[in-house]
Order: sequence, then C-alpha cells, then structure tokens
Amino acid sequence: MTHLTDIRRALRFYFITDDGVDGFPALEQVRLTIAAGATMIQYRHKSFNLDDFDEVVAIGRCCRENRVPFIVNDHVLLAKAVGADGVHVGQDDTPPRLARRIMGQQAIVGVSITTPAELERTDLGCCDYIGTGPTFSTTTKVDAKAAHGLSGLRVLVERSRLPAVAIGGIHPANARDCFAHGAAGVAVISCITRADHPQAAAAAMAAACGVHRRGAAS
Ligand code: TZP
Ligand code: MG
Repeated sequence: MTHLTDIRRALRFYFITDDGVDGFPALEQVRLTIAAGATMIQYRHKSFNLDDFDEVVAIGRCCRENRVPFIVNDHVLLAKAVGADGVHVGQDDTPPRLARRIMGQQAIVGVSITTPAELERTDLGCCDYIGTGPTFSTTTKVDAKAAHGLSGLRVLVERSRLPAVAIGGIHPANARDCFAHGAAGVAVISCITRADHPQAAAAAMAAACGVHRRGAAS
C-alpha cells in the first residue's frame, strides 16, 4: 500500500492512454502528458494483445525515468510482467484482493466505484484509491454508466475513506469543480488526446491541477 500523501499527490493529474485515436500512439501521448506535468499514467487498452507488449514496456520505462507512477488498467499479470507500479481494476475485473496478492504490498491498487452501493460492497481494505465516475458524460468509455455529476462525486468522496479520483468528461474548465467537490485528482483521456492541440490541452490541464510542467520526457 502506498502512503496516503503520496497517492493523493499522484492522483492530481492522472492521464489515461487512449486506444482509439489514430496517429497518436500511446507512448507519444504519455511523453506529451508527462512533459506537461501529469502526476500518474495509466495504460488502458481494451483490445490489448501481446503484440502491444513492447509498447507497454516503453511506456513503463518513460514513466520510471520521469518518476511518474505507472498503472496498468485491467491486466494484472501484464502489470506484474512489466514491473508497473500498480493496477486499476473495475467491478468486473480481477478482485482487488487478488490484484494485491499478485502485485505485492508496495503496489498501488485502484478500483472503479460508480455508486454508493458499490462503495459499500467493494473490498476496499487492499486498495489505495477509488476512481469515481463518470462525473460528466463521456463518449470515450463505450459502456459508461450515466454521469453522476458533481453532487454524485461529492457523495462518494464523503463516504469513502480512500482518496477519490474523478473521471469522465473532465477538461481544464471543469477540473477545478471536481477538486472543489473533494476529488483528490482528475483522470482524463479525450480532453488531451482528441484536442486540436494536445500539448496546449495538457498544459491547460496541468494549470487546472496546479502542477508544474516537467519538460521534455524521454
Ligand atoms: N471510466 C469512466 S469514464 C471513462 C472511464 C475510463 C472515460 C474517461 O474518458 P474521458 O475522455 O476523459 O471522458
Ligand atoms: Mg476494467
């Protein structure tokens, strides 16, 4: 388990790779957002297969060189194989307790929580943070539930003993509202990857999150 202060800091500007944007590979997305100041990176690839393994290794290396925690979505064994810092699992993925066993005590384990009922029934004792959303409507996640808004975010923040990162439809102009409603961080995809100017969008997000630009990422 990771120290609470560290995890809160890492959640602040949490970038998740986009597997659906042509001509903008995940490694390039990661380099750009790390340079802008992203505080945590998640590799999310819904049709991952082993041909993509080297891409994940390269992203992991980029994160490590820049001291940015690297999380893998869904695939716990992939996370373990590439030496990721942690995993993020959904309600229908590997149970958090098994993810913890596989990844080890030092790893970061995050879990998606959409409703207070899910918060109640999820085994959070072995998790470091919750991902809550969708906060706003999104088209990036094909099976996303209805947005629960800032009020829904606040309810989950208040009931959770773990820090919460808000996700879904977040962009530089509404990120501050998420912080004001108790989110420790914001997790974003399309506001950067599908922006006309991803670099400018990432810089705007860093400013909204109050984090500093890091400069060129290797
Ligand atoms: N989980 C809930 S909403 C979402 C995920 C992965 C998609 C977030 O993407 P975007 O483009 O930032 O709305
Ligand atoms: Mg999942």
